[in-house]
Amino acid sequence: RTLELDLRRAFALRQFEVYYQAQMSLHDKQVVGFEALARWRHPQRGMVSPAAFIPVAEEIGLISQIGEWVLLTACREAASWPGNQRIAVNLSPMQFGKAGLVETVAAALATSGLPPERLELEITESVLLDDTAGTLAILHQLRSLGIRIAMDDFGTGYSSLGYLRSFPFDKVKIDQSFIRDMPTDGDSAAIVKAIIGLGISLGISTTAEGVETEEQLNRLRAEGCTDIQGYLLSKPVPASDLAAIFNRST
Ligand code: G
Ligand code: G
Ligand code: MN
Ligand code: NA
Repeated sequence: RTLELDLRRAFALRQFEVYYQAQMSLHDKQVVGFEALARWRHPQRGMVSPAAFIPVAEEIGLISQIGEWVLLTACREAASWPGNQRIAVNLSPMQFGKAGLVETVAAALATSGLPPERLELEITESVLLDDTAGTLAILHQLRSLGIRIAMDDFGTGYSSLGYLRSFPFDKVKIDQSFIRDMPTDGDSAAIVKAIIGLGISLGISTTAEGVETEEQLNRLRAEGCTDIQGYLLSKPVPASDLAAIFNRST
């Protein structure tokens, strides 16, 4: 397939970019972090969504290379910010299957000079699916570096609450489908409320994804959600647009 061939060459041609989406604390309205989101600027196809190219990269064994590049790029970028905002980076389940993940993360911290407590890695439940003591051991080793671990897209997939017991996550990200439906669908609203309550009881912070309206924000704040991310605050932007967001929040 031609997308596959193009993807193999994309590195050499410097076609990847990292965009950053702000996350705001509902406690004090400060921008407390950013999620790094990979982008592929294809010369003919234009911006190719990660939803399209990440699965292909996984299939052809290129995901670790792309993931390592995003990680190092995002750590370097964050190390240059005027504040101590956190940087969240997505990890593909396949990156856990490859030897050297812990060393790669340690090297990204060392090379960039980013303090470990400013790095957060987002993993999905599927990482824990074929649990293996091996996966948990890697998560514990990552934690030992001093970084934070977030569970992404919570509420979708298998959503076993047992996962929250098998590893001490620092954060749960509530999937945007629940936030989107919250104003019109009682079941979604109940699920959001339950996840936030669970976070409060377990001492895990909660980030609501895909927040687009003040109504959603007010409701999430009232229920005790820790942080929000979504178009209401900002779309994902290139590094060159971050200054405007820093200025807005100070
Ligand atoms: O930014 P956007 O909504 O188009 O991202 C689509 C999906 O791609 C999201 O689910 C996001 O988690 C995933 N994604 C974005 N960047 C990366 C990345 O660097 N690595 C991995 N593994 N997934 C990513
Ligand atoms: O990592 P994750 O799978 O959660 O990726 C987040 C994705 O959601 C990104 O691709 C981002 O572009 C998208 N996104 C972020 N904020 C919003 C929002 O407020 N509304 C919608 N519809 N999509 C969003
Ligand atoms: Mn994510
Ligand atoms: Na998510």
